Amino acid sequence: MESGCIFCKIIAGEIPAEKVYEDDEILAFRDIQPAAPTHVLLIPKAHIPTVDDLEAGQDELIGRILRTAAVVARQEGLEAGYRLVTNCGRGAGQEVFHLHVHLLGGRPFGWPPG
Ligand code: DGP
Repeated sequence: MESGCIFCKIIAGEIPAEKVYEDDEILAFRDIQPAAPTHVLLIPKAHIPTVDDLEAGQDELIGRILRTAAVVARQEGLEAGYRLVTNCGRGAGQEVFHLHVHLLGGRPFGWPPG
């Protein structure tokens, strides 16, 4: 737990969130500012600030986060497809420095992304 980290506070139950999945290592909850009809954030419970901070020992955790995204997408009925986004660094739009994967679905998506 990193003091001052909003997502660590959500994990600790200090800030409420609408959880859609939880296990020992991973939490998924609805984004407070949804950018699509379904907008879920998947986070590791360990405080890892960005993709740049990942270590080799965390490869399995990241794989599990992606597989969990697929489980949540199924749960949310996103048969038409969905988008997974991870912003890394301020230049890419990262605002919360606790690694997270956005799961977006329920509307069409353009490419390239904005
Ligand atoms: P990013 O820009 O990639 O760092 O995305 C951070 C996302 O986190 C953004 O879409 C809004 C969301 N968010 C920020 N604070 C909270 C919060 O307190 N609760 C929830 N559920 N989502 C939050």
